[in-house]
Amino acid sequence: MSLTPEERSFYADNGYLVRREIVDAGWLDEIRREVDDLHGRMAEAPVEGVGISWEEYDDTSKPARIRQLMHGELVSAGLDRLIDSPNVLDVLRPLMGDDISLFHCKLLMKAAHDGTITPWHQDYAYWTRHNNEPQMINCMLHMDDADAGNGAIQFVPGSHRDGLLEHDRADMSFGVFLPGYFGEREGAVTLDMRAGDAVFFGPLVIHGSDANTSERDRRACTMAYDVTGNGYCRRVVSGTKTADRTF
Ligand SMILES: O=C(O)CCC(=O)C(=O)O
Repeated sequence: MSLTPEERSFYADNGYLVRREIVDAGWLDEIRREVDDLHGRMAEAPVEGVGISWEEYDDTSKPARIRQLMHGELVSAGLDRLIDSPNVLDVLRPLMGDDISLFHCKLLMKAAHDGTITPWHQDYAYWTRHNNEPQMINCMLHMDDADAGNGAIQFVPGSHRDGLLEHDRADMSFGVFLPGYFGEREGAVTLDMRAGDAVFFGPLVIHGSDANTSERDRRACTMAYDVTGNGYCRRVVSGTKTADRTF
C-alpha cells in the first residue's frame, strides 16, 4: 500500500494530493533535456501525432511558444516510461483500483514571459460524455520549480464535492471555463512545487493558473488516467481489462 491514511484522507477532502520527488534527479534531467527548446524544434519540424496549441499574441515579433502539446510521450522517452511506472501507479491504484489506462499525456509549457492564464475549470467539463463517470485522475509532473511568481497551479480545495458546475465555452484552447474566467476565487490555494514533484488531482476539483510574467519557465506534464473501460484511452497501463475505445 503506497498511500498513507493521511494522504488518502487529504485527497478525499481536498480533491488533490502532492507527492514530492516522484522522479529522481537523473530521470528529471533526461525529461528536461527532451523538452529543452521544444518551442523552436516543434515550430521547425513537428513530430507526427502530436497536437500543438500555440500561445497567441497580438505582438507578432514574439517568438513561437507552445501553450499545450498533446501526446508528450511522443517527444520524451523519459515521460513515456514514467506513464507506466510504479512511481505513478503506486499512487493511482489505491485511488482507482487495478484497471487503469492512460487517457492522455500533455505538456503544459507556460513559458517565461509569454505563458498565458489557464482559466478556472473542472476537467470533467471537457471529459464528460454519455456513460462515463468522473473517475479520472491526473498526475501533473513539474519540470521546473513553480510558485506564485511563475504561474503555479492553483486549486479550490474541496470544490470537487459540489459536482460538475456549468461552464462557459469559447472556440479557443482552454476554451471551457467557469463564469468569471480567472477572477478572484475564495479559498483558492497556490501550490509551491519543486521540479520532480507531482500533484495528483481528480476531474471535479476546480483549478487554474495565472500567466507567467516571470523570467522562469513553468513547464509541466499532465498525465491523465482513467479506469479502463470508462472512456477513450491511449493505452492500458495496469490490470487485466482490455480497452474497447482507443485513440
Ligand atoms: O497548466 C496549468 O497550470 C493547468 C493545466 C490544467 O488545468 C489542465 O491541463 O487541466
